[in-house]
Order: sequence, then structure tokens, then C-alpha cells
Amino acid sequence: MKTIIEPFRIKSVEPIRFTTREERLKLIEIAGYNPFLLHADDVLIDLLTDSGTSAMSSKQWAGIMDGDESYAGSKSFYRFEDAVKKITGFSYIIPTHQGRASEKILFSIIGGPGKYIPNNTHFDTTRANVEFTGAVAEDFLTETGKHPEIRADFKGNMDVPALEKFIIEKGKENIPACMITITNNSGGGQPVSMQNIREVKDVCVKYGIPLFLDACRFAENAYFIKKREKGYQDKPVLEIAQEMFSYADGATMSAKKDALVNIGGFLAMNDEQLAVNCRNLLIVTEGFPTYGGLAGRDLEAVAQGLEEIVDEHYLQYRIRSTEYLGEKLSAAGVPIIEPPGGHAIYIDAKRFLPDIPPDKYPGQSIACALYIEGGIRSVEIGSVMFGKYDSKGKLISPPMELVRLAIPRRVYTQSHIDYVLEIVTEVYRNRSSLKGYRIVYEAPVLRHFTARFEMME
Ligand code: P61
Repeated sequence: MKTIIEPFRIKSVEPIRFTTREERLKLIEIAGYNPFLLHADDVLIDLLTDSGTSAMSSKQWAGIMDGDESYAGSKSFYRFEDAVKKITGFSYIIPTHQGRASEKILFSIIGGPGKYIPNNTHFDTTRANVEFTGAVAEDFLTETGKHPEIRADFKGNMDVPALEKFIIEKGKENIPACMITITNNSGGGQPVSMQNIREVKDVCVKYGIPLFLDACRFAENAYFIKKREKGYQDKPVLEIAQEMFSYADGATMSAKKDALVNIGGFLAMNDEQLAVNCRNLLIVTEGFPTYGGLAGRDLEAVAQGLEEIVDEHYLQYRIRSTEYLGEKLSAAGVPIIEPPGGHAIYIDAKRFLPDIPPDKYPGQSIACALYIEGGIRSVEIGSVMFGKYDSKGKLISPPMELVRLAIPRRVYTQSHIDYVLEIVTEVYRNRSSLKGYRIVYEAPVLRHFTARFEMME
């Protein structure tokens, strides 16, 4: 087996800025120990997110120049619509400025008090948009997905018996849609199998509930199916993706992930009346239906990105480079979610810092240490992002405390990743010196974006 190389060469580069440890200690303090509040210019390697951070191709940049900025009926819209239809097969394609705009429109229409939305695991914006309407967001992740140390092929799967029990309990009339997030971002970027999608679909059909995919990372999910699920080895990824979408009645998509663009998204469906309602709301909140919240040039870049993302040389490189970081961290003893997911490595903060309890935010502690020691920006996915309070003000923690190292697409080379490995390993070696944190400011929703912290002694 030969070395798997980046299937591109680099035409344009962007310098990154080096800082000293002393400078970073000051900078993270000014940022209230919240990496979201750092200036990106003060970050050396930015693994905060794989969302909107991709390097676009020369063809995407050419598309940007070629974009048609007509208010209505832009040719770029029709190219975008064709590209989305080719992969998803849905009848109605509605452009939005990003994933959460699709969620906001969809749940404003189908959500509301008394309604329930089941998902394998809602991502935070999805949960926030469901709950904002007064509906309830419920997660039904398969058991293996809840155990970071267990290695299994499809840890993003939905727990189908639990889903069915829930539908019977709450009443199918109160469940306007069921969702599956591919790959399962909050659960470690773990894929969902075709068989699981089919089984969920069967339950949905049985109770007359539409199935929606949260399709941000559909191509990575399709590649995992090709590699891991029996019967798919010889199928092109495009066909696997088409089959995945064929079981769904609609999808929300942040094109900032698997469409390789810096901004964009869509909402797609087969139900005509729902599409009419969504478009009417789109006009109020985003824009005319042939541009949504986007410029014509953005639609061109999405259309081109959707062609490039299903390239199997790209996907092989993508999944292997994430796995490379995961394998080396595991070998150094760093506890991570096994096996590595598609877009990110998730450090298991509970095992990394067993002496710092969830209410002292162990994930935040690791994220701050990675910045201080190496200028690396990561994100906590645990009690800071998903924590809630009970009626007595006591923290209710999610099942896992994680730190995500998300890998932007086509941006960093192997030596950047080797540097990340050195820093994480060093922080792990010195983990006994890490401290817990307390929150000194928080917003009522999505608090992790703006919360401020103090280091505890
Ligand atoms: C991310 F810290 N994800 O993973 P939008 N569904 C799914 C997503 O992963 C997702 C969206 C919907 C981000 C960006 C992000 O608190 C955070 O285009 C599975 O970002 O609106 C986004 O898509 C929403 C990072 C979002 C965060 C919220 O990094």
C-alpha cells in the first residue's frame, strides 16, 4: 500500500501567525477562557470547526467569478438546483445561507408546543431551533455510540426499538418528522449505516412520519458505508449517497461542510405543500427562492463543491488523514472516541481528566491548555455546550465530555497535524497540572459561543 497523498497541489497560501506562550496566556485570559472569543489571528492551527473553513478549488473560485447575480431566476440557481437534485433526488430545493437557517424554517413550520422531534443526536443548532418553537428534541443513539472506548463500525446509528417505543408513547400525530444526522457530529463524527437508515425509514413509514436527514457530512458518511458495510465495496460513493437520500423525505444541509464552501446551505423535500410553506417563510427571512440567503456566486461554489466532494481520491485522503491523527493519539495513550470519525477527533475529557468533574468543565480545561501550549484552537462538546440546569440550578450534564479537534477540508498538511499530535501529547503528559473552570457569564441559549470563564485554583 502506497502513502495516501493529498489529491491536490497548492496554488495559493495564507500565512499563519506565531505567538509565544506568554502572549497566549494573556490572550486566552482576555477571551474569558473561551476559544470562541479569541481573535483568529492569534491562533496558529485552527481546529475549532470544519464548517465554512474549507479551501475552495480553482474551479470553485472560477465559479465565484462566473456567478449570476440576477435577483430572480439566476442561472447559478439552476446549476445549484441540478447539483443538489443529482445527489439527493428531492423535488424541491430551497437555498439558505447555512444549516441553521434551514432548521429555523423547517421547525417554525412543523414544530411548536406539544411536538417532538427524534434524532440519533441533535446537533446544538438543531436542538436550539426545535426547542425555540416550543417542541421537544429527543436523542436516540445506539448503545455503542454512548461509549467512547468501544470500537464499532456505525456508532452514529439510531436506536430503532427506542425510537418506535417513543413514537407509540408520544403519539405519531405529535411527531411531525424524524431526523438522522449523518455523520453524527455531537456523537464523535460517527457514521450511520445504510441498514440503519432503512430500518428507521421502515418505522417512519409504519407510523406515517416523514424522515429528514441532517446531511451536513453526507459524503463522509457514504464513504464509511463503502468501506464498512457489506455489499457497498464496489459501489461508487455518489450512488451510495443517492441511496441514502432515497429513504428520506427531505433534508437540511449546511453546505459549509460537505459542499466545500465558506457559506451556504439548503432545505430539500418531496412534499409540495411543505415546500410552498417553507418558501413563503424563506422570502420573509432569507430571500427570493432562487437565491435564499446567498449570492449567485455562492450557489456556483456549492454546485461545484458537491461535484468534488464525492471524488473518492478526496474522500480516501480525508478519512485517512483524520484516522492518522486518531491512531497516533491513541498510540500515545490519549483517550479519544474510538474509532476516529470523519471530520474530527474527539478527545474523551472524562478519561483525560478523571479528577475534574463535569461541573468544573474538564473539556474547557483541555481546550484552553491546547491553546496555551501550542496555539491550537479546539471546541468543548460537553457540559459547556449542552449543559442545562435543573429547577435548583444544579448542572445537568450530557453523557459525554469531549474536546473536538475538527479538521478543515483541504487546509492543513501532514506536518501541521504532526505538530498537533506533539502538543496534545504534551498536554496529556502534564495533565495533572490542569485546573477546572467556573462560568462567570452565560447567555440563555447556545451559551458556549459567548460564555466567559475563570480558572479555578
Ligand atoms: C460544527 F460550535 N456544525 O460542527 P450551520 N447540523 C450539524 C452541524 O454540524 C451543524 C449544523 C447543523 C458546526 C458549526 C457550529 O455551536 C456550534 O451551517 C450536524 O453552522 O448553521 C454545524 O449548520 C448547523 C459550531 C455550529 C459550533 C454551532 O462546527
